[in-house]
Amino acid sequence: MNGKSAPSSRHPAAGALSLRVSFEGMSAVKASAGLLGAVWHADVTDHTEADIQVAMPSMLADQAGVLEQWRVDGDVREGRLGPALFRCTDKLLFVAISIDEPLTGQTRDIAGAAQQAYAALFEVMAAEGFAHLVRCWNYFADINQEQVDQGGVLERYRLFNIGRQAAFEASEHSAEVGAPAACALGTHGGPLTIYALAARSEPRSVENPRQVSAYRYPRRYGPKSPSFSRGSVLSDAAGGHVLFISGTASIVGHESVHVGDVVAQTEESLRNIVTVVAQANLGLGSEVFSSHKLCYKVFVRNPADAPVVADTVRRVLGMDMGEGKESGEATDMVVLQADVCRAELLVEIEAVGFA
Ligand code: 3EB
Repeated sequence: MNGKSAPSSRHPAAGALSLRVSFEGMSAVKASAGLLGAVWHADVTDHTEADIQVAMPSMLADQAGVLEQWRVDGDVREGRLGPALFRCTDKLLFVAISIDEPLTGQTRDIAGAAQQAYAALFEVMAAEGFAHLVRCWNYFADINQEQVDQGGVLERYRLFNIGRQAAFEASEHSAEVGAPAACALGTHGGPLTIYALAARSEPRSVENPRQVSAYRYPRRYGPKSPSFSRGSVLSDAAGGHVLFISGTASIVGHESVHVGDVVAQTEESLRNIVTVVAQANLGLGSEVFSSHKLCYKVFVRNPADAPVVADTVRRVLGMDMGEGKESGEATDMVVLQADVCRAELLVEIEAVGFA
């Protein structure tokens, strides 16, 4: 969404537990009423109101950055626990954590930081009585850089997976079936930054039959598997639903496909998203969600690819540009520059839907 439109009007129906999100190109946090979390993405992380900042520039014209705001109706209580900032209602919890990587000599320890961050997240959940992790966002610098660790050389994303999985295994939360929806992207710098949504009620996790579950990836993708589900659906007693689709890339089975072809990678990512939407609907027993009516957060590795990726998303999804809008102003998509967690992947797309 861009700053000129009123994003909330695009999603008048909030989802489960009145949850909704907006993405704006301008930086002012509108009102604190009902604010669960505010996340600022920009190349310069100098925001004073956001709960958490991510060094990731917006690729849409005229935007200083992207402010992602999660909102609910009703009362929100704010607190801190260790490195975590949190806000919660009686049913939903937002947690934001930034942790500098511990240093061993000159070497940064992303595995250690991941383990600490997830331990802190699980501690807030336990303290506030939220049993279920629904969605996690993971952002850290130099995600594709190789590092010497314990005698071997591992990509930092793979080291991150070791620490994340260790924290899951030290907790009672599943790192496999029932794991939260998630994404993991590389920033331009700064601390490990994670934020998450948790609930008192259990979400339904969704897998993609076109892809091997990430928690079952073969060892060639790293000694420990990534701990996430392809999607999750949170529902409430009033019949509201929210669908979280994890970061989705051009992976079929467990292999990256269309190496070097950013348009084909975008199309394959969207085929995967359409499949996850269908699986979510299958689980719900009706066509609750449509890929045409989701909010998309698109990450491109190379800034120069942003226009063609955005055009491909609009072409495939037939996005409604809205009255008087020019192409480039589609309101249901933001495009950010980030590194994707396999060196050959040029694009990753995540989405959220409310019904
Ligand atoms: C993939 O499908 C691409 O480690 O939390 C997507 C979503 C990806 C989440 C994560 C990684 C994660 O394997 C990468």
